[in-house]
Amino acid sequence: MITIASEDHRLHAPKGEFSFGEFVPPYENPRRVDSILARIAETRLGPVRPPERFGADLIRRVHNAPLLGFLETAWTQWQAQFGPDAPPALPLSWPVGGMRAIEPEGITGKFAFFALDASTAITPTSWAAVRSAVDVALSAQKLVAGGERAAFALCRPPGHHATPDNYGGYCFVNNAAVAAEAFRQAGAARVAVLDVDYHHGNGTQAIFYRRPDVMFASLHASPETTYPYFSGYADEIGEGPGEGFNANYPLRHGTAWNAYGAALDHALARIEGYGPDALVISLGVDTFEKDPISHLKLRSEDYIRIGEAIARLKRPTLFVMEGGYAIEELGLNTVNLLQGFEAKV
Ligand code: OKP
Ligand code: ZN
Repeated sequence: MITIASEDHRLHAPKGEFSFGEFVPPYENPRRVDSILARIAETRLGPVRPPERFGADLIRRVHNAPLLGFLETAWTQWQAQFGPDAPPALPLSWPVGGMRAIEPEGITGKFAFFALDASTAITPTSWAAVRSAVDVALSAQKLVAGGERAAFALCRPPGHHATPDNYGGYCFVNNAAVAAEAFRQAGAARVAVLDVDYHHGNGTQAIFYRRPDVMFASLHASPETTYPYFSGYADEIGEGPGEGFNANYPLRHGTAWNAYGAALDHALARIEGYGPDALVISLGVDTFEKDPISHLKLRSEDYIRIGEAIARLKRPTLFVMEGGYAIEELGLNTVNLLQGFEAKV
């Protein structure tokens, strides 16, 4: 399998994130990509190529102009207020409940307006890294649209929490959603996105919630206990023309392969019934038993089975990297899934 990866992901490397009351080194950091690339080389999964550059058209189909304008200029405005040694750019309040959700003029208010959380710092060069991740996703999508059975987009930063109007959860632009749009534009009538990251892909769900042409299915830790908390329940089935094309499988903390595999089979059967022309996998391996921020109990060999199960759908398949924070085993788990897939092709 061909991997697309960019060195420019290194341009997004904030000093820290807020995590349960502390400012800690970021879980989502450049070493994640190093771990995956090392395992790709070790296993000879296939060639690793740099991305092509793409314009912003598809990004604009997924995200609204105010968010994109903010992301591009946030650091400059933050620095204008806080000076050349400005601290990491993060919000500390939010427009909850029935407050006035009007985009403020001042930069600190804009952070409160656009961010989902205080875990997702913006640095001077973050936007360049975010754009490179989109290029990675679109370059890999182009391979699959051009006839490759599958490709791996080694995106960083991840994307599945980014909604039309908000960024957060380490995500800025929704790489998987942009790729799904690209498949539609390339002539796929129906696209399915299957999200196996530990966290609910609230952004991808929101983007396609009212649309029948892109189905979204997600396995994740239940919002009752787990970030992003306000999205991911099983009764979220889509709305209007999108009703019936959204499927959530919330799982309890402690879930291991048996229950996970059963939910996966169910999700895959739903996707099979939908009959997609292309499949996008939001590939997170933070379901791993040793993940430092997660509470599912998958083991390294279970990722092989996930890959095998996905391959049985026999669809053109694009893998888009999302989360996974157990750096030591991150490469092993990710490549296990891709190899499991390849073994069944
Ligand atoms: C991104 B992805 C620990 C709390 C977690 C955000 C989690 C984002 C996960 N700092 N807060 O879905 O893997
Ligand atoms: Zn995650």
